[in-house]
Amino acid sequence: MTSVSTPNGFTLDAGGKRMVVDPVTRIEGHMRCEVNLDENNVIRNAVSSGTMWRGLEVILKGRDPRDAWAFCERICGVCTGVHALASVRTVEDALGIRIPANANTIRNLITASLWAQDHLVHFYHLHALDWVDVVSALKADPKATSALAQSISPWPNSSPGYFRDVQTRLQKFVDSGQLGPFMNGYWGNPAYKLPPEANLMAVSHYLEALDFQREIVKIHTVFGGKNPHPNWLVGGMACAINLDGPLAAGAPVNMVQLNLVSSIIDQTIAFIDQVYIPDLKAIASFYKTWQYGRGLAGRNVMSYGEFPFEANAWTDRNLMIPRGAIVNGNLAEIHEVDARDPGQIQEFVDHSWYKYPNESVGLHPWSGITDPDFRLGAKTVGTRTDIRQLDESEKYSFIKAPRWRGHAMEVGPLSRFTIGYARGMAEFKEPVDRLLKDLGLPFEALFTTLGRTAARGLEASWAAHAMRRLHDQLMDNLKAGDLATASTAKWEPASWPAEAKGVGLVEAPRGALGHWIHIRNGKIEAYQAVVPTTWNGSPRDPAGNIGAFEAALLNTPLANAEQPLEILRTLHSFDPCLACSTHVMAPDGGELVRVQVL
Ligand code: NFE
Ligand code: MG
Repeated sequence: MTSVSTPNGFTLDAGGKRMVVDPVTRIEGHMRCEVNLDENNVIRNAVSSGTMWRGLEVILKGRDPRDAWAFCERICGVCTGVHALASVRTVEDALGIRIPANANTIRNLITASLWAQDHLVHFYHLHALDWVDVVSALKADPKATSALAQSISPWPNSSPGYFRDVQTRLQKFVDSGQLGPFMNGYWGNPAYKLPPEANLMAVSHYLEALDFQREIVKIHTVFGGKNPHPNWLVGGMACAINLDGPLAAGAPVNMVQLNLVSSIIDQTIAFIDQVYIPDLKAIASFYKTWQYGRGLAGRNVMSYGEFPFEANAWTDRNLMIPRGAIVNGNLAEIHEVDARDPGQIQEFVDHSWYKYPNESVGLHPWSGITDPDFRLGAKTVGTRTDIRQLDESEKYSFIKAPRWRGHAMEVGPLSRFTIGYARGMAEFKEPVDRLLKDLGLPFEALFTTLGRTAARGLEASWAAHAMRRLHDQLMDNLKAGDLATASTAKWEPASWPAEAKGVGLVEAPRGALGHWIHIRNGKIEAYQAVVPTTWNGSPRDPAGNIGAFEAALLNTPLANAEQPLEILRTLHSFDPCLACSTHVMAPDGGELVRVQVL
């Protein structure tokens, strides 16, 4: 086998057996992953590919900038609302539109509630089955399960009878041969380490979380009318508030709704702190020796910052979640991130199915181009529906390759916690230190697949408590007599300059999200989005740097080379969203690649 070194410090060897996982399931959208395994079934080369294209950036051209949020929001129904938020922020930035304090707080509250809900759904419904063997739960003793649950949490649903009922339901699924949501797992794989009781507890909470996550999004329906895709507004929020008024007096939000939001916040804090966090710790305690999946974690990480305390200011001191970039693992130095600077953020397409006039050069999003160019690499054999493997030396993904000062970056909860930790901020440092101490793990263990999963849980708890603070802030301001939620200043295009450019930044559940707009004569001249999964799922760049997914898969051994359980574990720890990352389906909607596990 011949190996090559990448500039960002990884060694790739594309010899040996090639395994194809397509589609990668329990994610949003369509993704393919190929790896080369050495003779010991250790991953030595990884290739991650987004296999859908949607063209949202192209659709926006020529439209009214005030409508852009409603189109952008349809980029994704999972991280619902964040694209709308990025969009209204980019338009407000371009046109100098200021929003009222309540609108800022409501936007923060909607976003924090999405973090809590999205992380909860990720942990239980998209990721838990990489760690939890559902079929093993049938062997559990409900009494011992009850004792385990009661030893780690005061959560009330923990009697032996409760767990026996769940086990009976599960047995019916299995006996009928219809496992429903638990179909097609790698049940029995030796990489599963939980005892049957822990598996039964986790399966029970999977079902409870499925019900509970619905409650959280009611907050979106209060302030935004519906979920997914709540309503937003350039200049504020569209929900008028009248504390004492009846519901139908032109103000859809009154004390009844605000009290509902408050009670959902209490339930969210209780579920995350009494179910999610104890489960996370219990599961992690059985996987402490599985220290794989580092990749770019703790090395090259970035956050744009989020949750402005006060409206209309994106300064360091005004952000609850800090911004910055760390490169080459130097946690002592946090770099300023300026999304306006063409020298900082660029997207490359020399390995992506798009065309640039000169593909050795990256483009800042203000001068970005989205021109699809689907063609398969030379090594690929067969017709469009008979593809054996991707050729990573050619174009191989609909995801572009974004870089920060030339570096591939990891974004998301672990990156945000790393930056908060490196800044010595107690609200990020203390929970990390406590978790590592409870598990008896060193600091470096944070920078793994397990650490990425743990950071998401800690962040869900952070977000739930932030929701409480935000709701209190909103109530204080409303009770002080400020009911404004929107400003109409600069609403009319006649008041706009002929040319304007803006940037809208958001920390979405999966990481750093940016929208860049160019407005000309009241219409959208150009629009670009660079989203969290574009960063994490990035293909190679002209210098040969590999992206976060690819890097994190390297050097991981597979317990069973027929079952890519460990690959799913690590990819899922990022919570990939291909709808977001490509925001751009094959033109004829046809099959792009054949589903196969070789
Ligand atoms: Ni569709 Fe998204 C988030 C955005 S992308 S999920 O979070 O933005 O990775
Ligand atoms: Mg884009």
